[in-house]
Amino acid sequence: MARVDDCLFCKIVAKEIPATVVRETDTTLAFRDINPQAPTHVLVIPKAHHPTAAALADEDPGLAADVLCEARNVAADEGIEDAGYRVVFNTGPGAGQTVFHVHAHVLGGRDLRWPPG
Ligand code: DGP
Repeated sequence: MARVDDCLFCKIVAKEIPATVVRETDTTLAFRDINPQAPTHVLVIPKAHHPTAAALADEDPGLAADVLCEARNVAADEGIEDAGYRVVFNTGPGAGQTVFHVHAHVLGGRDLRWPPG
């Protein structure tokens, strides 16, 4: 599995850095964001390293589908499906991406405004 040694999220996958894991599959990991922006704020990542959502879509579309399906499963587990929730891939520094191991933010449990800031 592709790993980058100085990547924070690769270290979480390897259990070298602790995280509150809520779901795990063979290909994905979902864990609570360290700085939650909503009552539910979970990050879903592929275990394999891909820097951005765009790179993941290019390099492994099947794995991109796994991440999206797990985002849906997190929402179901968290009980936020009926009220509505948001799945966000910040892509690139200009959009606020700070960790360059692709991750879906699953946000819910409060009213979410549009457009986002
Ligand atoms: P982004 O800005 O889209 O790249 O989101 C990165 C998110 O990662 C941000 O919401 C905070 C979260 N985060 C950063 N470091 C850690 C960590 O060590 N543990 C956990 N659980 N989340 C982290």
